[in-house]
Amino acid sequence: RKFLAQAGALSLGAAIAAKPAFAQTAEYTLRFGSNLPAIHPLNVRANAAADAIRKETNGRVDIQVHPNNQLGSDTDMLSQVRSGAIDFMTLSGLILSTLVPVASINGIGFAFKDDQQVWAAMDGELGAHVRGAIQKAGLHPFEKIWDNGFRQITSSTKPIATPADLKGFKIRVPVSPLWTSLFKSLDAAPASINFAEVYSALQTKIVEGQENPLAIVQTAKLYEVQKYCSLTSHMWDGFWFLANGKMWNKLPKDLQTIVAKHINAAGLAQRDDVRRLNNSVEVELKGKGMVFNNVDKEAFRATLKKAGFYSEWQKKYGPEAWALLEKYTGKLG
Ligand code: X2X
Repeated sequence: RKFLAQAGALSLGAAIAAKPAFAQTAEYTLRFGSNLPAIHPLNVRANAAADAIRKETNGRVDIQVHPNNQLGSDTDMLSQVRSGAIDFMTLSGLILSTLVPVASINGIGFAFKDDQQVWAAMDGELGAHVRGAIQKAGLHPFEKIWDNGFRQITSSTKPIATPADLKGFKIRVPVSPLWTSLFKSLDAAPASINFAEVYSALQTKIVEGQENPLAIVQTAKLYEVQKYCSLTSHMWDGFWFLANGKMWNKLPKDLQTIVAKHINAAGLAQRDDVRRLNNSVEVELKGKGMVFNNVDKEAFRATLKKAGFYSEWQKKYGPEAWALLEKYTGKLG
């Protein structure tokens, strides 16, 4: 009875939320998609931004939030946001690099030391350089990149303690040349798989492991199909909040200003949420049975260097972009 009353209250709440006080029907009904579960801070904050935008535009702009690959995998959504079939998506810069090569640069192995270095670079000249390239590809990137975090390796078979443990290790990586290159340089056996398929690929043991920030291990319940977590922090990954360029340019200036203001503010709030989650969730994951270990990052970095990883990517990005990265990280490789 109590449960039903609560469920009733919830659906009443939802009905009220769906029929806002302003009578105006939306002039712009726009769709946003992401690959993450609805409970991840990225979607919680995207929903809050959509609410604030509906309110401040008096209902003229209605952004509908579709989490959890409802609109397709990252690869599908990227082609949809390019064609205008959807209006917005969040996408890892590394995956976006299949279209905009320099967008993977923040994922160079062991480049950033901490969050402070990351935000200085991404809110500074490195981020501006990448956004310029994204714009040239016909997409509008909002100014503040959203956080995914430093990535850690999980496994169902064994902990990864040293670079030698990665030899032949079957690991899922997102669809991106940099990810494949990084794990090949570490002598692992990477398989490119969209996030939409990761849980089932781990469950059916198509791959032994994967790598993601702890907030994702938690919210996507990867702990159900993974036993070990090795704290490698091997790269930092973030989500560009992207709009279809034509749609964005057609939006009246006053509406552009309101939308950008709320999306960028939500991005900053999301960074705080994600940092807190990534830093606090280890205890909870241990409670679910995961076994954690630390690694000597220098040993992994040395293996990458020996494999020619840094010199290869320095050449690919070219001197200008590489100098912008090293401006924030210090000399690499
Ligand atoms: O696909 C992943 O692993 C994820 C969710 O971290 C990204 O979007 C890059």
